[in-house]
Amino acid sequence: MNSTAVSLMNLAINAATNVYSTTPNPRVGCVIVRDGVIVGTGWHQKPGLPHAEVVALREAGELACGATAYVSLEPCCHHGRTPPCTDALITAGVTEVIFAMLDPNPLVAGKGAQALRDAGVKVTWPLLEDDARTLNRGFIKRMDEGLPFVRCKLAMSLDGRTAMASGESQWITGPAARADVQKLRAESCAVLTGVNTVLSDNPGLNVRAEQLQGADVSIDRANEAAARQPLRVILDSSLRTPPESKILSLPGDVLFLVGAPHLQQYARFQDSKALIREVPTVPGGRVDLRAAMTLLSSEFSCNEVLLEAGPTLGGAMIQAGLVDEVIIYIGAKFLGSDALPLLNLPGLRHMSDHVGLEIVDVQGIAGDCRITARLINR
Ligand code: AOF
Ligand code: ZN
Repeated sequence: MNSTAVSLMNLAINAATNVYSTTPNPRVGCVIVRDGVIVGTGWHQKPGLPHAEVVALREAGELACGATAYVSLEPCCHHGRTPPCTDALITAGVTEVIFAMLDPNPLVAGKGAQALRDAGVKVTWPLLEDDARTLNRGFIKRMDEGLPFVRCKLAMSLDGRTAMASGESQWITGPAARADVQKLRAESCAVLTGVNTVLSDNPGLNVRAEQLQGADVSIDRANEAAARQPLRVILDSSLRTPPESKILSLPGDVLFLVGAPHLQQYARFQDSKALIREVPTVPGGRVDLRAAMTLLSSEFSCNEVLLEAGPTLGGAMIQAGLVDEVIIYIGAKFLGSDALPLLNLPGLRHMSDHVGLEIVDVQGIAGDCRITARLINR
């Protein structure tokens, strides 16, 4: 593939990057080129609205005839909320389609490429597949494994502490790092926490457009993200959350995952908008974390989940092998040895028991630091 094709695919991928409203659909971008000139660019904005290819074709108009389409995902060939993109490309007279990766959705998965080929369209892939996969790692994981891609957000001091012994934790990092967290929420289908965090911090766990703009997000994208709001999920095995908690007073859906059955408690939430689902429990009565993640994937179509919890739930999710990536914000302070640890990871005795990570990014954020690391050896 020549360098022009690579740059055009890059443009298609960039067109879909930082779009916060596509869930549960993947982020997809498309660039249409005729005689070396870009005649149409499009990205998928949200479910029910046209797919990237259709948006780009509309811009290209008649110039799409004889053109090449660069798409970050294999064009779909099924009737979902919208008609097949393969039909739209064929009808418009596009003669070549280059896409970055196959669509892992079993309704498409190679059939889109075949439909185009059957109609005489030249089809080529992969191109920049790794970048395209990163853009939709949550969608891919849900399709392939029936589980969401989980990122665990943590904030700690330079000596690895997350709160004083009293529980006081505001604030370890400064406003710029906290605005950055807004981006993680905006990208996520769901934000997950535990009842103990709700009881101790009374958090909102919502997306705030103004704060998001502080993280260099345009006003339109910030408003789009705040209008969607991630599903906020509370693991609360015996439903101890007070109905007057802040999380329930803010716009957006709230889901309680409870251990079965706590029917007598449900009445307290009759007048609230809370959704309640029972999940199998493990010995001791805690919600089975894998069952909870499976439910978020199957029933709520969550591609990407952001875990914002305390050391116990964070540690348990990691030890259950359910966390794909950690994002650790570090504030330049020591909180001392009485303060609470980053994670509770009991039972590690030997160096060989360690939880292995690969650091993929380190960024300074206004005097604080952000480390992104992937879990390995899982
Ligand atoms: C594309 N281009 O821009 C996107 C695609 O319900 P629908 O009609 O929106 O279809 C959703 C499915 O279509 C989704 O699961 C994925 O397989 C594919 N997404 N395909 O050709 C796009 N967003
Ligand atoms: Zn489509």
